[in-house]
Amino acid sequence: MYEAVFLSDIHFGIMQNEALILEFLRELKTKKLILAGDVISFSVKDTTPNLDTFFNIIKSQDWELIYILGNHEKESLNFEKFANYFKDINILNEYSIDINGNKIHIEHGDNFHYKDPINKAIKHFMLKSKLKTYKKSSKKFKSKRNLYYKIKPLIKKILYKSYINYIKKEAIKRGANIAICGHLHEPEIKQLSNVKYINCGDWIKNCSYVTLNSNGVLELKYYKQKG
Ligand SMILES: [Mn+2]
Repeated sequence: MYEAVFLSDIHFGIMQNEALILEFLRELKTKKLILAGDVISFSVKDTTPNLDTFFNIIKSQDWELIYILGNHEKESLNFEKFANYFKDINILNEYSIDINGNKIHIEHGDNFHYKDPINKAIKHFMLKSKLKTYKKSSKKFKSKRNLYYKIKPLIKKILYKSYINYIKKEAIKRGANIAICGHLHEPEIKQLSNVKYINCGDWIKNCSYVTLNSNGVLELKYYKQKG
């Protein structure tokens, strides 16, 4: 039995492997289940297969369920339409756990887009230069388009560094030495000076999750289908 299990970016509604997440959750033994955002894609429909089964499982198991909102839920999900599903669910923007002298800060990570100055500057530059606008258009803008593709990897790199730095700072602000987030869809666990950074990954490509045991040990794991 785990102390807690963390999942993010399941993206119900656009994921292909609903059966897999259902199988995983049915077998899971944990005291707390922490869903760290973008669990439901904004494009979800009430006809999305297995959506009711998914909510039934997360609500009916013995664990304490914590549902942290991601950008997909916050910005675009029609909560009225899905009110029945979210009934009796503890919905939060962030959460924290104290264990064995460690403090874990958990958030989805999308506030980065509103709060981080480097992210804002890059966005501003992309808009001003119109590089992104021309990426798919005609020959006339070929040079802009080529430039866009040339600088894209560099921008990605800068944004990644900026993102993990943002998460680190948010953890420190709250007196936490461990930060768990999602949003990037890139499962990762690494020590950043005085904060351990853990990204839950996603269930579109990776089927990854993070476990916390009673000794305070955190591990990043990948779920594989049985048989
Ligand atoms: Mn997200």
